[in-house]
Amino acid sequence: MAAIDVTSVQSAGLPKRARKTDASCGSMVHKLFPTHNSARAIACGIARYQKTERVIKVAQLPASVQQYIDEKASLCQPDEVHICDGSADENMRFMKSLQKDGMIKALPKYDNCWLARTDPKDVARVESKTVISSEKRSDTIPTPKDGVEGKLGYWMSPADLQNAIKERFTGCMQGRTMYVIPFSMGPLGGPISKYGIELTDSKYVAASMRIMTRVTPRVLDYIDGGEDFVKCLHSVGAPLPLTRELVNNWPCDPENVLVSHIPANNEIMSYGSGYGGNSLLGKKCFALRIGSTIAKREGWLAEHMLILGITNPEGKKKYIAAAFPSACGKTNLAMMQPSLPGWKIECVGDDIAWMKFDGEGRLRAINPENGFFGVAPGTSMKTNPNAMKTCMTNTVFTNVAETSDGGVYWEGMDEPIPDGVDITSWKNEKWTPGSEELAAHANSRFCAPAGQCPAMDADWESPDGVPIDAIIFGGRRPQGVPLVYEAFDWRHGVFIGASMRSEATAAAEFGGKKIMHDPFAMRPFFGYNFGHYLEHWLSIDKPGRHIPKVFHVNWFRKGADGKFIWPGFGENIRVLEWIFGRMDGAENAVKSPIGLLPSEGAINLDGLNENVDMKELFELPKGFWQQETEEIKKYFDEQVTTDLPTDVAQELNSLKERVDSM
Ligand code: GTP
Ligand code: SPV
Ligand code: MN
Repeated sequence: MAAIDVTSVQSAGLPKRARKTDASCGSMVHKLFPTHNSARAIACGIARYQKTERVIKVAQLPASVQQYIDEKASLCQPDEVHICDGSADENMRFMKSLQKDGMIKALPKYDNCWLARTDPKDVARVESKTVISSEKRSDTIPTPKDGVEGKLGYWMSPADLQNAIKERFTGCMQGRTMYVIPFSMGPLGGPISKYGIELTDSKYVAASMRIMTRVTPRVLDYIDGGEDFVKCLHSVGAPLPLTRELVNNWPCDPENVLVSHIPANNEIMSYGSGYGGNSLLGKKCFALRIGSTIAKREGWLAEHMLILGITNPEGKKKYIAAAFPSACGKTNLAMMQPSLPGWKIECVGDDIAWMKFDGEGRLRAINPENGFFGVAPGTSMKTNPNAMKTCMTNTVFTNVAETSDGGVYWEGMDEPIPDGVDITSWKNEKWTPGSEELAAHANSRFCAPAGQCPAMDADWESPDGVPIDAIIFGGRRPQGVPLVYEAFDWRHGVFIGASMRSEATAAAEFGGKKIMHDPFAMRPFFGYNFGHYLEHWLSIDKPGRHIPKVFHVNWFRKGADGKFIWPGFGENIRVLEWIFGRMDGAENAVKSPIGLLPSEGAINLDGLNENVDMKELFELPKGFWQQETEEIKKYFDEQVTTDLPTDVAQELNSLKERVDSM
């Protein structure tokens, strides 16, 4: 059993300090679910690492949770209800049963790793089928210009949503079990943490939620003690007996996918997809869409950001949060192995940051998640050794390719395929190197416990979070956008976030390499009107607060040969070194029309193996920036219209003037 006990591996692998997660220790009465072992150490957080399965009955749950289950069970009509306890035994039972159903395969080359192949119609988030419902449309999205389609989210009226829900969810769990998953986003009991209950008919989701969030019945104690919870309902939309043929044994209803949110009720209802952000509802649905609405109400920030700790060779440490759109390098930066000697990067989180000012006016951030749902292609021992080490145990892979010796494979893994080893693609077809087809889907992922990552920060589970000194925005910009620049001040920084653009990636349904607007890397994740979100960001800058510096980076500029100019990955430390210096008061920047650029020689190139054309990397072509400014203006005029804060409009005008006089 030891080999398959995810939880004991997790806790054993963590430094002692990082294991103490339950901030409530000593203050909360564990009424409903006393831990078997009354030892204080166990009550203080290791309880979620319990091994043995317990039978929990609905009647034992807090009344509000019972009521929620009753309501949804009568709608979805499952055959059974199972309350998850998050134990290792329960998880293994789920994995074995998934294996029996043919939904996952064991990967004997590694320790407790599994492979799922989805229906090829269910491979990514579906933004066009993701809606927010509120009484007033303008609470959810800015009113676009007449005749223009709004692209800052999709609104649905409460009445339309009710109909859509009824149509989809009535009887959708017939013949299946409804799993009740009590989970915590953030360390249990922490002041920034929040709780959720996900009801799902997918064991794959239940198993993945256990990796991505903190699943434990202790959450029910907090709810019983008066804490609120976010209601998360999920169904793959394939009641039994099936009316549609299964593909890869992956139940889903791709034609009728609907990922819906009701911020007023803290409620999420997702139908038809079993994949990633559509089904692991703690992630984008809760931590970002619902989270951003709660954050706005309560005066904090819920953002699509990694959090990293950076220590310089003198031992001085700072924390940075960074927002890049999906599949633009957050996971890689968060656990990067720096190429410069003496520097250390430690990971707090790779995708989502919840940030709140403390009593001293410091912005403090937690990673509400407990695992990584990372992009597989491009991950290698060279580019991201820490991710490779993280996902070789207790990991669920989805849509990667499989080797005949029981391992995984994907584009950019950069490992030779041994003689006699065959590869089966994500589509379950024989695959040979050089084939036109992809071995792994471009959005194939590993789902692995964060605690296993060798680069985790000692404070990654600190309930109070880590202090943030800088915020970085970035995207995939093949042209015109320099490697790094700094905002003049907070207001300019908010403008830079608002005007972010990036090349489309495989993380959602968009094809091609189109440059899309993706303000704050949040376009698919805003829970409320982007104009109001901007007001909220502007309001952050209050006297008495330590306001982070803001930067913009671009690892993805391409030269005339179509290749990336900057080597990226571990070499990105050279950029972080400059940013670190700027946070520390170094005077090594020069003014440019778009922001502050590193002064000549300020980016350390010592020991860089390749010749990088720094001039090309930092060039600011006037024509490009005039066009860029026009694009941003058009976007604001058409999409944000009257909701655009004056401060942001003024920043745009100033940029335009500076660019025109270049
Ligand atoms: P989500 O999980 O979708 O939010 O993505 P993410 O922002 O965490 O992106 P991730 O770090 O997984 O990287 C996505 C892809 O970009 C992978 O294929 C990486 O190999 C590649 N990538 C990441 N960092 C760099 C870099 O510095 N340079 C280059 N050229 N590619 C990079
Ligand atoms: C993203 O798309 O930004 C992801 C993957 O992190 S998903 O969980 O599918 O949203
Ligand atoms: Mn993401």
